Amino acid sequence: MERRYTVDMRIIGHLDMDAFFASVEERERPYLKGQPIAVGSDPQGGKGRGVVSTANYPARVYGVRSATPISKAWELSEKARKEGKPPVVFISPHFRIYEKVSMAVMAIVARHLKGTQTTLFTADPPALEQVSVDECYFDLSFTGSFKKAEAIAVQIKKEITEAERLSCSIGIGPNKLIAKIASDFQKPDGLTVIYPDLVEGFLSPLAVRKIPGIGPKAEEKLFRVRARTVADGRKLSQEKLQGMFGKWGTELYRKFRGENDSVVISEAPPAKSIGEQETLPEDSLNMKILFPYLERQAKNLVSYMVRDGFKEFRTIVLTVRFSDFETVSRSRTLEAPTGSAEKLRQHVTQMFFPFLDKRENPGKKKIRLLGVRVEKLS
Ligand code: TTP
Ligand code: MG
Repeated sequence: MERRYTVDMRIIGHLDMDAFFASVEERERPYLKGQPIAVGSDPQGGKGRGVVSTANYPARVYGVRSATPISKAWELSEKARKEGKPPVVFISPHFRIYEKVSMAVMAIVARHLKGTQTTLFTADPPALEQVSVDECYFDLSFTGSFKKAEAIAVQIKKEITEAERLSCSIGIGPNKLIAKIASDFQKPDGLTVIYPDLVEGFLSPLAVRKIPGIGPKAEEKLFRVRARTVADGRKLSQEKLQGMFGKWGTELYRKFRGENDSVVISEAPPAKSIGEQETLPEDSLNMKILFPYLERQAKNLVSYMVRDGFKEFRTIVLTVRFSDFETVSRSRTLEAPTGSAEKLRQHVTQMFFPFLDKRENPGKKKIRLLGVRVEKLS
């Protein structure tokens, strides 16, 4: 039976590609079909540094996933191999291809939104908001019914499978929060539709961690007051949550109830930035070793910027990760934009000096990773 809802009801979709980088690599190499794959830095026979960007589902069974240190991933792969299971195939990322696939996927979604307006009041095409390389929200309110919205999602999934030979998961709900949680609910290749009157029941048994924004720290705090599921979380008063989390507590109070009124924004200007970071072959505090990395990154960034059609930047961000994984970023916004690689090099060097002495590095910790990013591109 088709349920009826009010005219101002919203229907929001959220799409997220499954094991994105790894699925693309698998597609490009049909002989790897079904094999465990990890995309990330070079494991160098277990001595490699850096992390896994993503792993496909067979590799996740071994415990290999996004952000797993590559050396750990290698260990898990070796363990599997000794047990007679297929070892993980490690592949370096190919960002250009992911970017191209991403654009093709977004175009498929957009096609289902364009020209489908049913009333005089919606002059613009319904909104599509890309939030990361493999993820977007889209507004399906124009369909007027969850049934019709679901049919569109089925069609989008079918077209992505046919055109790109990749699978995705889609969630549909009365707002962005529910759509996002729903798309994750039956991954991979899932389609989950949460009608407004099912929101409460859908959320109740979920672990609090399933609420976007709740990370390991917030989860830990909630565990301490015995809130493991969303239903538990709902028992906490707004005052209590504010006491625990400050202003964000109010938002959390609403999230536990499935409430969220943020809108889907088309062409949200992506925070345009270009960056590069490298894990060093060995931790170091020797400026003779460290400076060449920064200089090379500065030079690379300016050439990437030009390649992407930008002339100038105004903000520089330097990221330093110490051997104990403490990570610090410092940024500097220039009086006027510049496109000079030499200026970038000078600023980065100046910004880096404090990390060599007690200003930013009182413990004289060695450095593990260096990264430079330029922002405010024009
Ligand atoms: P996700 O959508 O978070 O992950 P995924 O698509 O690989 O897997 P899932 O099926 O669970 O959605 O991220 C999209 C891509 O972004 C992912 O394929 C690789 C990249 N990525 C990183 O490089 N580092 C990270 O820590 C994460 C989480 C993602
Ligand atoms: Mg994904």
